[in-house]
Amino acid sequence: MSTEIGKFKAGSPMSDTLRMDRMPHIWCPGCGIGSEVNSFADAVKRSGIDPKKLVVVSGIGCTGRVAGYVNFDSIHTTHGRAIPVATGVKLANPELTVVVFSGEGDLAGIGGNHLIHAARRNMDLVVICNNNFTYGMTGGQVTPTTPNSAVASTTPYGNYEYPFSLPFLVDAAGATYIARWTSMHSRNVTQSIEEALLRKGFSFIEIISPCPTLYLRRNRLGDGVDQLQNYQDNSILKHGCDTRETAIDYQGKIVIGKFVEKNKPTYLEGVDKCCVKLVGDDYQLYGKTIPEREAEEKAEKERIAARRAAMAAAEAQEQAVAAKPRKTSAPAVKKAPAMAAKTKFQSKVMPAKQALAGTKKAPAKAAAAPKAAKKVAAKAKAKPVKKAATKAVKKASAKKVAPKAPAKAAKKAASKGTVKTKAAPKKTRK
Ligand SMILES: Cc1ncc(C[n+]2csc(CCOP(=O)(O)OP(=O)(O)O)c2C)c(N)n1
Ligand code: SF4
Ligand SMILES: [Mg+2]
Repeated sequence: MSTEIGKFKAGSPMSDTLRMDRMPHIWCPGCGIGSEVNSFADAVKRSGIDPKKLVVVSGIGCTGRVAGYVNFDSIHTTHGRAIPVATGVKLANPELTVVVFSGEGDLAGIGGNHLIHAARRNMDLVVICNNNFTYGMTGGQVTPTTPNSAVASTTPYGNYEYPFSLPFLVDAAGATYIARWTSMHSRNVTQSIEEALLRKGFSFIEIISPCPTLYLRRNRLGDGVDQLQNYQDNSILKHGCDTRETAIDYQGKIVIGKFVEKNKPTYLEGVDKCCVKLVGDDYQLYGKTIPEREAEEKAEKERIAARRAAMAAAEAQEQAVAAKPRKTSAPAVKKAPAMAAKTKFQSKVMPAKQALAGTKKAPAKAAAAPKAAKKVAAKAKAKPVKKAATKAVKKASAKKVAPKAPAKAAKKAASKGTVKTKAAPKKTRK
């Protein structure tokens, strides 16, 4: 590794969440997986959860490689087995937050049965499904989500099967949080993952994503950017949409949003309830009584809330600093004359600008000559001009700063909600 690359890697803002020693990654240019990983890493940071208590599980496929690039405990499992492995991790240590990050072939094809049963049980997992309508890693075969009529290596004359709508599938199976975005909606992806990380139960986030190398090329749909444009043109935001209406036709409309968010006892809560009935108050799961676990959970929630509040305050401070008027405005009034003498451009344009917002009578012509420049300097030094300029700067900065005022920004950053629309489903547990 050359020093330059070393410096780049060390200086990357993602170095604490991604394994920079594994870069460059294997994903093709224009592939949607990279931006999804970025959104995921961002969501983990924003959620305030302890990264040491996070486990990422992936199956096999291009998306399956995610497990190898994240700087958290992770498992790259066999094809289609990400969900059962993740279930095992959660059962072995319920204090962990367990995320499955895999492709639609892995999750809904070979692993389809595991997917529906984990949803049915309301297993405490966050499942992020990169849906690129193809088996990317193995050469672009048809998958359970490939739209009817789309070309794949195994359906060269067009797909004659009908695809799953994954939100509908997991909704019918019992998932308690379901959202769909495209890889163009990075912020929404981040927000949904953040929400899912902070709630209990089975959360499913589908991300429609371009595979330029196989799916787009075979269907002559251009490159990754063309497909992002298609997402931009064809996405319809419908929070709370009935999942029966989320089917995707070939290059057709894509309904996106948060479709489901509801509360239901999780698998582990079911286990607890049953065992308490059998054993009574002495029942302990993994060496802890229910009150002990509840107390720990509460303490962890408080820790997360404190971490989030600290991050929100830091963000608000950053915004306040960014919103401050640049120092150059005021001194510019003083420096204007000196600069005026330097170049033709500066002498003509700069002093006129720098005589500035507040100096109504700024003599632009006079600034061209050194003599006149001196005059401007004198004027600029004169109190009324200075006062007027300061006033103007204040006025201008008040306009700019107002919307990002620290208190407001802090409030905004502290709020947990995602995109708000009328149809947004009720929030449940955080
Ligand atoms: C048991 C088994 N069957 C088949 C394969 C071959 N295989 C590897 S990845 C993959 C498809 C992955 O597709 P998807 O989950 O959609 O991921 P993508 O590459 O599109 O991100 C297949 C069929 C395998 N590794 N193991
Ligand atoms: S083959 Fe497709 S899914 Fe795999 S990395 Fe390339 S673009 Fe992404
Ligand atoms: Mg795929």
